[in-house]
Amino acid sequence: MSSDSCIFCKIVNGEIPSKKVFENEMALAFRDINPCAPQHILLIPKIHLQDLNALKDATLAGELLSLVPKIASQEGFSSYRTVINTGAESGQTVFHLHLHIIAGRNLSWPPG
Ligand code: IU
Repeated sequence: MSSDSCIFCKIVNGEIPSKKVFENEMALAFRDINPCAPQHILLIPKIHLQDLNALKDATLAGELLSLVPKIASQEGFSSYRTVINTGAESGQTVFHLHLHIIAGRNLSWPPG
């Protein structure tokens, strides 16, 4: 299922190019167009889900979470941060569920 107006669905469908780092039948990972660190990857489900609240499928949830360390390993990240913004006030700007995988510099805590 995809949304005609969703930019990440267009990336999944190949209508918009992306720098792909991983793909399988359920998920796609690509480099963030505006990286906030030397390494910044977005991992998304191929189906359109607005945000984490819409993720009801435990199999897909497990798949996405288990892909994070696989992609981190593939990319050679020894240390990394995974972020899921949910809702505009959290900083979510693209309303297709995505996991940020951020690495390559020291990251402060708490986030802004
Ligand atoms: P956020 O959690 O919704 O704020 O993250 C959206 C991310 O999507 C953000 O880091 C953008 O730089 C990134 N992005 C992208 O990689 N390609 C795009 O075409 C668009 C946003 I629009």
